[in-house]
Amino acid sequence: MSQNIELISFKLCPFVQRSVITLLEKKVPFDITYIDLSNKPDWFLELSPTGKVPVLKTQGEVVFESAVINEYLDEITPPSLHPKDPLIKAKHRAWIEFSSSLLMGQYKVAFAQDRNAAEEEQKALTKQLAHLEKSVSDGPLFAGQDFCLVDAAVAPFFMRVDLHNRHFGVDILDGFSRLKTWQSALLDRDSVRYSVVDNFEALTMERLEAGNSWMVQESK
Ligand SMILES: N[C@@H](CCC(=O)N[C@@H](CS)C(=O)NCC(=O)O)C(=O)O
Repeated sequence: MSQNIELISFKLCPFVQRSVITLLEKKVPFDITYIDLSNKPDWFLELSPTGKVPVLKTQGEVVFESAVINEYLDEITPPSLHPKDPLIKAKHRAWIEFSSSLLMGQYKVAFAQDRNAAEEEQKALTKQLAHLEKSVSDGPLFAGQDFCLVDAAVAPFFMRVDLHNRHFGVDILDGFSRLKTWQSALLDRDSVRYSVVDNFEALTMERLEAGNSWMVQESK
């Protein structure tokens, strides 16, 4: 069934990536339109109440906010990637919300201008990760064997953790064994691997260079 789904995206946006992962998991065809966030087109500013991506266009309507987009995509393409039990579902939603703050924290660590500033941000992020470590299943995924929307929400964070580790030896998951198991299970999945543009790593490195990240400064 054609759902006529278009995502408005920015090539490096982890929030859009969540929706791409969900669409790939569900095997739903979609179109993706990339914009330059430093030069937002007028048509995008007309569409997007927050001026942020992702924006989903379907049936002449616009939906924004990645967690909401993912719930919508999930509802129109059963079976659901949310648990049925209302309490467990509420907890999953809470972790999805929480994972947005992980992305923010990671951004602050990555774009800190020096090691001291990065370490301060890293401390805060590590505290959050300790909570997540206690809440994840025995693996491989957040809730066990079955992929859920929490996995889609957290995978972009894990992908960036992996990139920072491989390029700069900065591993924020160090010591969190459950999170590590979860990370490798997610990074092995096709829906996650194919959720970014082919030159994602090169573009990310360019952005870190342009932002004069402490990791880049120290690697020279
Ligand atoms: N809460 C939003 C966050 C989206 C977001 O921050 N997107 C960034 C790109 S990764 C953006 O569009 N920033 C543009 C801006 O803030 O002007 C969501 O989950 O969709």
